[in-house]
Amino acid sequence: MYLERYDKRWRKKPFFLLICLLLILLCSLIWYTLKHKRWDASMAFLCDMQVGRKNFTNTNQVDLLRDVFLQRMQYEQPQTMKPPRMDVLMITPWFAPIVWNGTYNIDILNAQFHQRNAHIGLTVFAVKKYTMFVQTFIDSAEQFFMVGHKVTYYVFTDRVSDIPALTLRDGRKLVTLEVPSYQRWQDVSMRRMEMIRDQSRQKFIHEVDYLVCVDVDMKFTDDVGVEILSDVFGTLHPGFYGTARQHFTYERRPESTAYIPSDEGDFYYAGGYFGGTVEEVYKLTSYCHDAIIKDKENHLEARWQDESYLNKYFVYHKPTKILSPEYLWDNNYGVPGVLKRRRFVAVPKNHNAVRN
Ligand code: UD2
Repeated sequence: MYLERYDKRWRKKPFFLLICLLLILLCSLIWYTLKHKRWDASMAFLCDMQVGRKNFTNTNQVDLLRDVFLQRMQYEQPQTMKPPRMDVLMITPWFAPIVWNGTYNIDILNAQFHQRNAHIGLTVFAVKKYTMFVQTFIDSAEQFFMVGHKVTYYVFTDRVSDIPALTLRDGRKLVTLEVPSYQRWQDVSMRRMEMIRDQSRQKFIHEVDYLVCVDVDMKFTDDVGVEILSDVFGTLHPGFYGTARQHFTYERRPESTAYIPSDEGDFYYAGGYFGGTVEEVYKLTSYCHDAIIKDKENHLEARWQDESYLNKYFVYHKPTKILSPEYLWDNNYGVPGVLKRRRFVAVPKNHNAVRN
């Protein structure tokens, strides 16, 4: 009797083993499917960022790739053996273009950026008396800045009621962002990094593709278009574009986070004009703000405030495009022959009067 039962149990054993194997197989299948889905979703998010939509989706990543193509265009053929400019450097040793008049075809670039439906944010700070520059700044931007493209002006100010109501072209709007005002002008200038960083994370990433961050005491006097856009760009300072690196006014105290040794550095970049994709501007401003705070804790402030920290960033995070001084000029420097256009020029001001 006992032997008979024992025999029966043994006969059932292969059946149990088979069930167990099937269960293991089923579990592995479920695990694999879930893991694959998670990966797919995160890739879809990354692709979404590239095509300008910012929602999580479950779409396969390749379905999100959008073909950017040009219509038939007629223009002068580029000449391999005949560079468009012989008098200036047009490309850096790390293959970033330097944007000078005559080196690009704006029709090709406009067509590409229109296809991508690019939306550009222009950030500017008008704190305390600097609100007096807003009207001229916006009026001139309406005439010359990214004409034909979607633009949002972000005006950071402590005096919201001082910002004039302006009529803007179609596809353009102005957003006022209220910010605290710091007593020292140096802090007003430097804290821009922190505020751009914060708004990049909270707001800009959902609203625009590129950011252009400039000073407000300026005026557009000629076209500034999509030729300036790239992942991350800086601008050659009008006072130093022909200067040897030892003479750049970088921060030279080794104790400062902005320190750059005299045998390093490519160019001297202006604090008042940088930009790129929202993601890259977030990284740049985040780095600069952290460096500013670290110095502050050690009772240090770099020689040219935010400009010094920006220059430090660009030594080790090379910009993917560089704007020539056409994009940031001060008429106090005269008008050298190399400068075919002056696109954005400083409005003369009495520093003491506006800062105090
Ligand atoms: C240079 C840089 C600037 C910054 C500064 C640091 C250029 C053209 N400018 O400008 O970007 O790096 O050096 O020392 O490269 N602001 C206010 N309210 C104030 C003070 C400043 O809103 O009370 C804002 C405003 O947007 C202004 C900017 O900060 O345009 C820079 O200040 P600035 O123009 O007085 O500094 P400046 O001319 O020395």
